[in-house]
Amino acid sequence: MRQAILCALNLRDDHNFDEYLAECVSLCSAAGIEVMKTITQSANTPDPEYYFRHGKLEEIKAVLEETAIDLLVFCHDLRIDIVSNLEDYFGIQVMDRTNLILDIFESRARSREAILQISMARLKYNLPARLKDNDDDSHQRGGSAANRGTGERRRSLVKREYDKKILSIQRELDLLAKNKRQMAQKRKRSGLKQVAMVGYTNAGKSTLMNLILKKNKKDDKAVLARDQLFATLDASVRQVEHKGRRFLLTDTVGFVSNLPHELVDSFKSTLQACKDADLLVQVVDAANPYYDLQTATTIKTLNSIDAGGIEMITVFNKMDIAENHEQGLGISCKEDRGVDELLDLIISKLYPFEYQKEIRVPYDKLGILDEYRPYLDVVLIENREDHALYVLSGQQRLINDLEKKVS
Ligand SMILES: Nc1nc2c(ncn2[C@@H]2O[C@H](COP(=O)(O)OP(=O)(O)OP(=O)(O)O)[C@@H](O)[C@H]2O)c(=O)[nH]1
Ligand SMILES: [Mg+2]
Repeated sequence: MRQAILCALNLRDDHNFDEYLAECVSLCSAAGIEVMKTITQSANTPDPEYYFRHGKLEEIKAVLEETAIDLLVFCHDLRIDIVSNLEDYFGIQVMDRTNLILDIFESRARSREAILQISMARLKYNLPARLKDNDDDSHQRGGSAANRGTGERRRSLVKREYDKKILSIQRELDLLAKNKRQMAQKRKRSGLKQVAMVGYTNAGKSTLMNLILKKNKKDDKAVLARDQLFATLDASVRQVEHKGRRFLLTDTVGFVSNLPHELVDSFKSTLQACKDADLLVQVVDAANPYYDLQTATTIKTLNSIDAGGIEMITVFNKMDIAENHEQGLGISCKEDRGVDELLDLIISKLYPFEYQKEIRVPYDKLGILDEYRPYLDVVLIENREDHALYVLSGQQRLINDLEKKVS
């Protein structure tokens, strides 16, 4: 495992700073980096040249001199000139948060689509840096007009080279997305309702999917579930049946706070599965001390992909090791607790108008029935001597209500 010092700036006494740091440590370990020491500084604004103020830089230097550590990880997205300043100052590699996340995604990517999506995100994130390198080169070689002209040309050459690469990846991604869209349309035409699992990475979405598949005797269609961040990068769709009702269940990529927008952009077609869903199931790791922040991250990410308006059930997973949870349904995939209740709940949300009842409505009370027509399915069965017989379908509460009024 590569060893690093983790550096973080606590800007304006952020009350979520500890959680933010803890998340960065997990991200490092997901990227195969062991955090040997964490160095933080409080400030109102970052230093414009080095992010940290001078005293902290000296403190880091002292640690580096005593150890063989050759990597600094910053828990923030750094401007490229700040990265170069820091690398020059310390003489070792400096990695920022987006590049850390890109590294993790890169090491997990298996499908062609995921690989392309990550290459795209990396190209877009690193393009300004490459352009800057060229600017610096031309300045170093003397600032004459001729040299500046050469710099300009090289800059536009690099830009063109990047644009070409980005375009060719985009073409391939568009093709894959087109196939995906066709499959999604086919699924829509099948009339099956769609449920997507969402949530913070490592919450247990894939484990829940596998448990549900097992209950359906479809273990052979299991998806990958692992104790690592971003185990799932591709969406997997499976058909599930519960109490005679079928629906499609999608397992998708987990979220993390401030997911770099280049990645969100690149993963649009993967995240589309969330947008197409009739219902979302948010899986929360109730054993994680920061689960409320993770929930907030999930909601924020859903909003950013325009999926915030979709109805959502929240389940608190890992109740076998969690102390408690505040509200919602508690489940444990490990001990198969609460999952049948969850499936009941999913069905009741997907098919809210399931309740049916025969009701006799006296002719002088037909007006009351009319009031309920916008909310219930009303079918006349027969007209009898002093009443009409109807079959009503819809919410049980409304049907009971109506029955009371007409009886
Ligand atoms: N103790 C306990 N562990 C669980 C439970 N459910 C899942 N896990 C573990 O949590 C870890 C992550 O599970 P995954 O199902 O891969 O999580 P995920 O949400 O799909 O993660 P990403 O794909 O990274 O978004 C695995 O080690 C699981 O064994 C549970 O109910 N109890
Ligand atoms: Mg997963």
